[in-house]
Amino acid sequence: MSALSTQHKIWDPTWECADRATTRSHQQDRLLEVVPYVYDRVPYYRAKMDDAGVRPSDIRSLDDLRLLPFTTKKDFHLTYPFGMFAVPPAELTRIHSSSGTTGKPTVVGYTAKDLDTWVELVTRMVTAAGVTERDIAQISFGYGMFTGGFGLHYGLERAGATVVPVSSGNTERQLMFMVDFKTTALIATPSYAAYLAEQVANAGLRLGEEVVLKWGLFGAEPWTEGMRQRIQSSLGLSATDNYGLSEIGGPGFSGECCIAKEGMHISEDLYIWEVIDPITEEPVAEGETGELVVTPLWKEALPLIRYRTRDLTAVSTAPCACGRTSARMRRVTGRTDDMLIIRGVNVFPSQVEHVLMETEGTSPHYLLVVTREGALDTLEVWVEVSEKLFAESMSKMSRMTDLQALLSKKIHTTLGLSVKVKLVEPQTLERSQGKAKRVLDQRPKD
Ligand code: DLL
Repeated sequence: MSALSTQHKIWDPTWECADRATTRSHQQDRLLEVVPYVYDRVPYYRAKMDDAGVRPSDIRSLDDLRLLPFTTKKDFHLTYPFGMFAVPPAELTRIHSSSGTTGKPTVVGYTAKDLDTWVELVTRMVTAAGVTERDIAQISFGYGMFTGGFGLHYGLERAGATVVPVSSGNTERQLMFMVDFKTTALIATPSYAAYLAEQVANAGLRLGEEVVLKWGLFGAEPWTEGMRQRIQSSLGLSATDNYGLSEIGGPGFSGECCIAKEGMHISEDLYIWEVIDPITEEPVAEGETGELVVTPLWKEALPLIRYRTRDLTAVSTAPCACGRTSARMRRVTGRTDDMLIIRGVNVFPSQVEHVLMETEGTSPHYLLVVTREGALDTLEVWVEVSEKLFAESMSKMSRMTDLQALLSKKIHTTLGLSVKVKLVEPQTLERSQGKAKRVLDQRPKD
């Protein structure tokens, strides 16, 4: 163990630092319980397994997992609201749902025991991110059906932090509490953190004096390393990424440690992960990028088998400098269904963000606008310039033109696609209070 890791608390060393053989054997034991549980209790799953010609008795080891059919969001839609549940609604302690931009949302439920396990997962995650009982943690995730607010709330409480459940929105009040309560940990989406950072600067608040943040726990949407650097320096904190989705329990599936910040540690005693090629559905080699597929091993109310997250990542089982032995997933670059196809080229908003954030003169506020001109799709990247550049460009317009040309060139090199870059004035693009909307697709739906 490094000197650093000895000062760093690990919430549950038994599992977070277990040797991999122990973890795998535990996963196998749990899987052999989960499969018959699902088959016996969820008629929808039984039918799915019968259709696939698999019986619970066929599953004898971890390797047999791949015999089981995948679960997708479509299964939730077909069984809305409670058809995937293994317990009657009266036995649930809480219901949440995913945002769902179109149609009915995805409904998820927890028994009392599920909630306890979920809290444990989040407690591990916030502890890895650096939070201790000495911290004052301001939760700027929305409370409500979204799993972010309540999920982080109880985990932070269990970790011993003082929780400020301010929820999302009302940025002035957020700043007031942050200063008056001497908040040390900020919990938010990275896009909202970037917005708060901008407001801290506008209000002239001094870092280290009025704003004494130490930790930023950011997740729920894709963001880049460049965005992390920007937020860290503008809020004076150490930022970590954390990931989860409602269907598999919410936040707590994985989170970075503040020591290495090299991938998000997965709680493997409670989840089996797979990474597959989304087209062939075959596993990819370790370390290669593919779609994350998750089988939770702890859920009484909503057990799932091989849930296809649609999120693209890569997983490594190499040990981490922090002392944890758990597998780590790379930051999620995007969802398979968020990928834009422009004139045959695949584009993820995060690729554009990467270029914007490594280029001086831009702000972290941008939007990808897709239109169709005749038969051709066109991508415009709108980005706000920094206040500094805007002020300077009043006297020297060429700086703007240079930046525009530079960005167009860099994005072209990255994507292999020519795009129009539109520089807009500071404070003109819509700010998000929760998950940022990075794409405005104006193409006709055919
Ligand atoms: O966003 C759960 C969560 C809350 C995670 C708070 C972390 C913190 P959903 O609303 O169901 O759940 O959305 C899940 O958000 O499939 C990803 O596409 C995306 N997502 C979540 N975390 C990350 C992340 C919560 N760290 C969907 N990086 C997922 C990139 C993320 N994308």
